[in-house]
Amino acid sequence: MSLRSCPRVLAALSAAAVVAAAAATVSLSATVAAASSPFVIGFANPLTGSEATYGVSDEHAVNMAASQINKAGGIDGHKVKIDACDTQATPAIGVACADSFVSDHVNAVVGFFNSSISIPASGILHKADIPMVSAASTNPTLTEQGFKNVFRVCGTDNYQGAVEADFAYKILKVRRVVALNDEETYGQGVASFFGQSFKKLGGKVVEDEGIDADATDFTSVLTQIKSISPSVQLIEFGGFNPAAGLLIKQARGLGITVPFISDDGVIGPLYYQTGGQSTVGTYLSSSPTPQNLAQGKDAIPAAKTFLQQYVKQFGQPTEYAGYSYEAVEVIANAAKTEHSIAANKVIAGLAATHNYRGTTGIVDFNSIGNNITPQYLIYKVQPGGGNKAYWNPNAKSKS
Ligand code: ABU
Repeated sequence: MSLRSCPRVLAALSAAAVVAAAAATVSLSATVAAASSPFVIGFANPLTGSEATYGVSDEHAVNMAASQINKAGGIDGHKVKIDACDTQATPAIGVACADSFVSDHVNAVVGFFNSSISIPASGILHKADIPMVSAASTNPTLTEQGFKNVFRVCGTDNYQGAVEADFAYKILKVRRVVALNDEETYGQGVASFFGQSFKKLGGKVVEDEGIDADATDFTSVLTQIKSISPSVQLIEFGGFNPAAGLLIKQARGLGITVPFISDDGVIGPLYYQTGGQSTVGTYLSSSPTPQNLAQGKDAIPAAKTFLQQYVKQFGQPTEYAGYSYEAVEVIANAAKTEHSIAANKVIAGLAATHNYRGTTGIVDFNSIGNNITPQYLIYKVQPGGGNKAYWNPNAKSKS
């Protein structure tokens, strides 16, 4: 007797088929529901205020990365969704962004921009076990707190300060400098690392002073510098704009002609907008800009693609847009590698990120979450405000 011709067997098979089909439906629904839940990335940058030039450019980059990941199928089916928060470059507001990410149960965070926010915010995300990748916070303390969830794709200010000091001492051949800072976490750090490295080289920091980042008149400190200026051969400033632009404009206005060097919180359109012609010929240290990474014989293919796509949609990116794009990419890569969006798995995937080739070169996280590969260049401001890569410490010559 064939199975087809036995009514009892057929009935039993039908019942089993119904149960199996129902089970399959439940399982499929569960899978679809799980796969369709978004992978939410909190993004916290200054989106308004004087540092918004960076924040908005970085926001375009993270949105671009999310959109491209989604077009390619998401993270194992989970669409990436960006949950943006405007820190206004203000620590209390940035910390509130971190709290909101915890309440929103985000899967990961790209941020924060300012070291003064990243450091306290990282403690909040650490307690909540949320992976965090900063694209721009360069103060070393961020990754020295022992938090396993914290990473950065950018460089660190101990290295940035040393590059500035090397340039001042070895290339400009100055021996006596003034180091100013804006009394904020990042600016103080860079100026201090610059001073330490400059002294190690044999130079002298004749004055080391904090200025009010919100002030608009720096006549007092500049007059003081002018009074000792025959022996001062360079002014270094750790901080942001508009302070840097105003500082150099007022220095030149007072007849202070010595070279001026500042840092990656300053490079960008606002420096020339506030400092004008006085900024031309000044020096800025920075991680390689997206434009630099995409040009020349050593151009990075992914950087070229990133720049073309970004320019087409948004115009020219600022310095950390490529790193912001990269931060989303490494988070997605970590989840895909671990085949899981669970926080502990994403953190494990990030910790295991080595030799990842992306838009900024190679991402290679060390045991504390620093990227060991980014480099710093010295840029020289050009007439009209453009920045030209001027010295590469690794090449040991003008680039
Ligand atoms: N590194 C550029 C400025 C951002 C910060 O570290 O505060």
